[in-house]
Amino acid sequence: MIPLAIFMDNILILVLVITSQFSFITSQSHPLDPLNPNEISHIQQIITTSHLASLPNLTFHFVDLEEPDKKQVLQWLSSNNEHHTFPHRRAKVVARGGGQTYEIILDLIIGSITSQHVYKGDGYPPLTSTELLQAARLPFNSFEFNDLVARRGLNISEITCFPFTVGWFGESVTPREVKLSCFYRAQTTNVFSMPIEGLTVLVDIESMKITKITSGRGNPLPEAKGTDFHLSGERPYPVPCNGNNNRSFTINRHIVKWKNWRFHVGFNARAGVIISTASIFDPVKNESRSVLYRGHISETFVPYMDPSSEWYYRTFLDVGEFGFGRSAVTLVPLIDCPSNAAYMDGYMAGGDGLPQKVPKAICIFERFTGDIAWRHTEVGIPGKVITSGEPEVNLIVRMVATVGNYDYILDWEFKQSGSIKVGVGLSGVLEMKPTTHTKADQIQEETYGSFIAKNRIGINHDHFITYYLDLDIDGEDNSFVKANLKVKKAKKSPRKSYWTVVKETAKTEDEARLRLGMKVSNLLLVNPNKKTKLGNEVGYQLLTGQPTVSLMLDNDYPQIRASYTKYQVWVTAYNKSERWAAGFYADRSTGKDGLAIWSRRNRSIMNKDIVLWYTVGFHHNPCQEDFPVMATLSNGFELRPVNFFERNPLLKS
Ligand SMILES: *[C@@H]1O[C@H](CO)[C@@H](O)[C@H](O)[C@H]1NC(C)=O
Ligand SMILES: *[C@@H]1O[C@H](CO)[C@@H](O)[C@H](O)[C@H]1NC(C)=O
Ligand SMILES: *[C@@H]1O[C@H](CO)[C@@H](O)[C@H](O)[C@H]1NC(C)=O
Ligand SMILES: *[C@@H]1O[C@H](CO)[C@@H](O)[C@H](O)[C@H]1NC(C)=O
Ligand SMILES: *[C@@H]1O[C@H](CO)[C@@H](O)[C@H](O)[C@H]1NC(C)=O
Ligand SMILES: *[C@@H]1O[C@H](CO)[C@@H](O)[C@H](O)[C@H]1NC(C)=O
Ligand SMILES: [Cu+2]
Repeated sequence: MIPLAIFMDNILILVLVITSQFSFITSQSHPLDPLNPNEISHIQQIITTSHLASLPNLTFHFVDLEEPDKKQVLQWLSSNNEHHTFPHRRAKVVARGGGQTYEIILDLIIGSITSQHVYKGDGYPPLTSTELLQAARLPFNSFEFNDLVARRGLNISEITCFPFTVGWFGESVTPREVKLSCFYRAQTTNVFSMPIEGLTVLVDIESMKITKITSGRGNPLPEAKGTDFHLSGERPYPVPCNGNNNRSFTINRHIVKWKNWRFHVGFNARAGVIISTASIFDPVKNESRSVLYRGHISETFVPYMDPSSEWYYRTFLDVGEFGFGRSAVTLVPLIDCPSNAAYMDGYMAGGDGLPQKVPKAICIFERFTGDIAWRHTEVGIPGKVITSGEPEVNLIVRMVATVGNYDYILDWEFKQSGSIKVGVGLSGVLEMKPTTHTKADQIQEETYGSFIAKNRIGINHDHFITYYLDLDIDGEDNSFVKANLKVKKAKKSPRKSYWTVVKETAKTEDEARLRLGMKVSNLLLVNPNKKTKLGNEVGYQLLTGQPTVSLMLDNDYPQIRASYTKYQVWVTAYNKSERWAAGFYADRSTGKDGLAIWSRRNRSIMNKDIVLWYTVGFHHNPCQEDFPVMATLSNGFELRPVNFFERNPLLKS
């Protein structure tokens, strides 16, 4: 579960001092632009020349734009992007030094720290790549580890250790630690398929020392034969035809314009892709209307269902512990994205505060889906058959986060119909454990997974990917409406029953926390202040994917840390600082912060600026096709206009 990027030496060193606002604000700038490499260097320089520089082991754990107030951003948008309304560029840094966590706000125009305080709560900021890499290397300098490896008859040069976060299991003292599991690379590139069972190394991250090496018996290493996914001498992958290479979209820095859509694409180390200020042109109103102020992945929870000593702690909060942007990989043209794709690089700060670049972190392309956007054949006109329709062409914004063994393919798909479809695809390699069994019918004991390959059990687990969706449907003040389908008895009719819609507006956060599948409801975000000419409230519907909630007991420690996964849908009152569903300090968190806690305030959410949270979930009971590398498994959701437009916006009058 560690980002691949830490093994790449892609550190870009740039030292450029920014002195004036206008040296980097151009007509294509946007107040939500991610920090660029010059700004990241500037931040590093401000901090390393401040009083904080004297802190021992000063490390940068999080460096991001300190988002301007929404009011200021909207003002800038409505002023036609005039310079004088451009909000100040500020940055937020979470750094550690001398064993403490500092939250620092910097003003990039003045070039100084404007506020700073020590965070005293539970949990820790994301681990840095440097820390993970250093921890992974520690065993190789340990005499004890070398000796244990030799006694197992293994070659130390063929071992790779991966640091896993350790979660929280009720301890009152939670040192910053990781546990290393080790794998054998000999004769395969599929490292995760070769787990060395019974060997775990506990590392204290603060002192960067091994605290404990656990060596139990464990099942023997499975054989490497048949594990490879990277075959030498491979022919090029077949390249599907995807329309022509003429792009009908433009990218100006971070602003994307395509057909009737206009939106901003950002990136940070934690969320990865961030879509902001997405609006759609309405030909009837002759104006662009807001849909999504800001949308991104908020957290990912991946608990494994094996309570044994070597597995129980594998309950990852990937976004908060490692970062999806930190785990973003360089996309490979023609495999990850089609030939007509345009690419965007991603920038973030390393543990030393200096900028790091992920080339081609995001791709943007038009997809000629082969589907039908709309159609009709009319045979009711005597002597004529009239057919009309349109092929569906959508715009995709994609990134891939490779978090250790897993690859998350993350798509935002914009449709000319006004829909935004969000897709999550899982691929990559399972976490497995060795078994002595070679046939499924030999297995009597509880395995906590399935028998997926010779001498290997793929362990059961979940993936919960939670999205932060600050929808602003035609303005900021919105309401959440549950349009419940209610079965009624028919009277004075040969029919016995029919269903009808009974709308219920959620008044408080408590009424907007939903476990789907129990009741049939259409979930809508409406703007009660805006109506169509016909008098319907303008809105968007959340079309959910297969509903999945966490099945763990409420008092199970991982569940306490990710308590929001007991419901797929939440709506909260907008608060700029409430973005990370498991709390910002997710590493070793104890469940005292996060979405479930904020929602308990039971704020009023009727005709207010509100945020929708939706969790895409998978209960993954592995199968043989998941080995040696799994075919992409997809789920997602769609946000679809409902009475937002006067009529089908695909028909150009
Ligand atoms: C151990 O592995 C390394 C790297 O693959 C190889 O160069 C070396 O010869 C191996 N040593 C033994 C004793 O097999
Ligand atoms: C600084 O880091 C070193 C090694 O990484 C460690 O031994 C030392 O305890 C740390 N000092 C503080 C004050 O955290
Ligand atoms: C691409 O666009 C150019 C210029 O608009 C046009 O001449 C060409 O035919 C287009 N190519 C295709 C395959 O549509
Ligand atoms: C639509 O609005 C633009 C400016 O916002 C204006 O220039 C144009 O004339 C308008 N078109 C119609 C058909 O009203
Ligand atoms: C915003 O959220 C933070 C974190 O939950 C909280 O401390 C703060 O009081 C909230 N602000 C308002 C105005 O509700
Ligand atoms: C939330 O507020 C509503 C309206 O005031 C109230 O009916 C409901 O009981 C509250 N729920 C909780 C859990 O406090
Ligand atoms: Cu899985």
